[in-house]
Amino acid sequence: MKILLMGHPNVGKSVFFNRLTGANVTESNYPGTTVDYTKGWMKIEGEDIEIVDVPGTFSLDPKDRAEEVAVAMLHEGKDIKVISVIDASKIERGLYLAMEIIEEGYSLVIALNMRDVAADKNIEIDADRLEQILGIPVVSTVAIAGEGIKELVSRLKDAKPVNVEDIIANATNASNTKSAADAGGAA
Ligand SMILES: Nc1nc2c(ncn2[C@@H]2O[C@H](COP(=O)(O)OP(=O)(O)OP(=O)(O)O)[C@@H](O)[C@H]2O)c(=O)[nH]1
Ligand SMILES: [Mg+2]
Repeated sequence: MKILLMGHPNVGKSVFFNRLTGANVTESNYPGTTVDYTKGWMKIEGEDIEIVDVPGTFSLDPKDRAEEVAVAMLHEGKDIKVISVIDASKIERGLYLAMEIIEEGYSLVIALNMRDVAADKNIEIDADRLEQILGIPVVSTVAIAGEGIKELVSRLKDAKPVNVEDIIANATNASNTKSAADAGGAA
């Protein structure tokens, strides 16, 4: 198994990478390109797992060479799991990319990173509710402080492919329940 750290530029992917990997890290050009990337190894329950610090990308519809490499890495094989790193203070944008990855059938967990930055902006995200709607693990993190990283790793085993239709149904139910509650009705 291989783990890809994916997300927009500047969301904390490399901080996760450095905290997850040991000394055995290599930097190289992606074959046929001048795009640099770093890979390393981590041990989960005794198994050595390759982990890749994927270049930042806004979507799976690449706009430059670095984004092309990010998409190529994702498409290299199906025996991969994705840690989708999202800036919790800009969650909609990050979720767009996560949804694209889900739509392609990959297994992922979401790291809602920069919870401290979001909190400073009075943004609070209900990670449990988001997890219920998406059907995949969602963990709040502050990568620079190491917060949530252990939990994130422990939830990797729960990463699984999900159907976008199921997510839409869950979201619709969630918002119906919420409207009923807001209107004072019993849901
Ligand atoms: N406040 C705060 N800062 C963070 C957190 N995680 C990462 N950072 C900081 O955010 C900046 C970007 O982090 P990186 O790990 O370099 O981001 P990246 O996703 O690898 O960025 P690219 O490689 O450019 O795509 C750095 O200055 C980090 O120290 C966090 O949870 N909270
Ligand atoms: Mg980086």
